[in-house]
Amino acid sequence: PFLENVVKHKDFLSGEYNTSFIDSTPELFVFPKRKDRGTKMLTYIGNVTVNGFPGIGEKKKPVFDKPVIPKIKYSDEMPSGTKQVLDQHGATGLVNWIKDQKQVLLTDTTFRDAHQSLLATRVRKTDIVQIAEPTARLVPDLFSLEMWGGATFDVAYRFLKEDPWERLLTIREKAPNVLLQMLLRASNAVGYKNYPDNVIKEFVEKSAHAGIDVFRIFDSLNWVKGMTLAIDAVRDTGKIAEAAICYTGDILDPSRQKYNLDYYKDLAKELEQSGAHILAIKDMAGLLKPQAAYNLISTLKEAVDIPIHLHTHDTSGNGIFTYAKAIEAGVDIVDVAVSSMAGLTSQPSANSLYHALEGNDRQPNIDIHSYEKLSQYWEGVRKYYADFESGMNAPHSEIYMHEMPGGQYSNLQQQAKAVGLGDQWDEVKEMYRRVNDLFGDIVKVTPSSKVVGDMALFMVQNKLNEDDIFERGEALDFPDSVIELFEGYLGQPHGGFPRELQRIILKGRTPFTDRPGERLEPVQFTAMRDELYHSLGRPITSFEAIANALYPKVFSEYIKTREAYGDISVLDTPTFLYGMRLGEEIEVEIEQGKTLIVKLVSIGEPQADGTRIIYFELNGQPREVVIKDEN
Ligand code: 3PY
Ligand code: ZN
Repeated sequence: PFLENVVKHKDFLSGEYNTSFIDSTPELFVFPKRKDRGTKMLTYIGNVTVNGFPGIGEKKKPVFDKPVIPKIKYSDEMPSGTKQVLDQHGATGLVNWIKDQKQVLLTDTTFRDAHQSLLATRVRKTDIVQIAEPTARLVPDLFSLEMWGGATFDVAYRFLKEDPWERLLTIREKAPNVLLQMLLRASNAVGYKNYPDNVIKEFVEKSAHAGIDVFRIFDSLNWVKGMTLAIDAVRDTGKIAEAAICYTGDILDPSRQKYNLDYYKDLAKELEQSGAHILAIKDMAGLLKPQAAYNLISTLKEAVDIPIHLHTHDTSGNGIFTYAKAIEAGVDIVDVAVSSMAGLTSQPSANSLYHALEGNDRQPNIDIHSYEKLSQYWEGVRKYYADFESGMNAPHSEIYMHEMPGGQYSNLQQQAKAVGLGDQWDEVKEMYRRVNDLFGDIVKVTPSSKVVGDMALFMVQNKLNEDDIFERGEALDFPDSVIELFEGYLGQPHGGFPRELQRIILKGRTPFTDRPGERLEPVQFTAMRDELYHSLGRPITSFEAIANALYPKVFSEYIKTREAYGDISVLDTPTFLYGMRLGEEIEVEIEQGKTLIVKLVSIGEPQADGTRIIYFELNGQPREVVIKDEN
């Protein structure tokens, strides 16, 4: 509802607004009546009840206990935090503040990477927003909340049918004291390919405007040339540019020296010189072993003067040990998640790390009892999304074999199921490693990891091995993502591409080695907005324009869904995913202070044309909707 009302405001259209916008223009928040809003919502509920939710299918709605939101006093003054340090002292002031801390600082990833890695990124805005203010009040000493970017942007539109910008704006409102952090895939923004330079700049500027403070910027091949534009764009906004090196391979293994300590040291220096405020080590698959962490962090602390922020995934079960060694070596900040959303493919548990550091003078300054309460809430929420769990329920040290990023594990598994390879998952993982070797041992993180995943699925599906690729490659129709990678559209890997394979995949086309952004035509935002204005019959916000520039197809599907069903982000998650039980009654707060009471009365028999009539009561009045039974 927020976006639908404010779209006509010129400041909003140009993106030129700040957080005082809401206070200074209250008239924009008086919502016009839409007489068919209820029917649209009932159509969604009817549909999901009969046809099921993608990835879950038709399934009886389980009975859930409502997740417990910790009791807090909302009337108390909001405790101040790192956001105030940045606002008052600027980026350099914040960097100095970090260096002055003795304790290890924490970034909480529960709102982003934790659920991207455990639940295929499916956690919805409503479940995050409800706990955002309690989090900000209960653990104000966090360095940051990682709550946006990565896959959350795309998944919000594609599967959750909600607006990621609204999510950001709302969390910003609820958590005004802690730095908000996002994951930015450098020239790939929050997508899976390089975008024109002006799209990256526009995306960074609008994200900063909407509330992001810390941008973790990485390139999926660790190609610094692909990162500098994003680093500069972030610096121009006055926010924090945290440049990341993706950790791959194993610095402890003498037989794998492509990515050795010198490789990381040189990269770190290059990123510092490129203007990074903070250096991140992004161990996206959880490959950094404890002693390797000690060696790496000690070396980098010597090599650079900026703070170091370590990110890992706990897939192997060694995460806390890795952090303990990194903390011993002087790491400044580490990434954790609340315990009920931690471990396995997610980040190590904040709660466990706190206890592990008992008696250590770098133990983080957090209120552990508060963290336990937050964890209880998330334990309840996580149950809603059980159908998106990866099925991994114990540490997997096989991660050191396949090297698949935590954020990819549950997503690739869904992808494998979708193409009928659900029961060949072990084979897909093995092939993933073999494709990495075939590609010359590359960094695997979105989107390069997606290319490796696409190729692995392609090979398993078509029963191909490495010899087949070399012998019959000319006749094979490789996935588009593979062709684009080898053509140069994701940048250049360390050491270049394997020549012979590149020739086979490109079938005679010449690859390029310059920056893809330089070859891509800038997006004409004004013309695009005019065009959308005409096709949609309403003004387009600058936020929507960016989404359309990033993924036009996903965005237009989202718009269609939104037209058909209205704003379904207001539904509670069980109803959103499973629909309703016969006779069940739910409440839906469609806007502040306005609640609809919905009861599912009965579901009619299928008619000759394949439709069913679904009988509801809406605020006590009978209502029917007709939906198509897809079964
Ligand atoms: C992403 O790019 O979404 C990641 O989480 C990579 O690790
Ligand atoms: Zn991660």
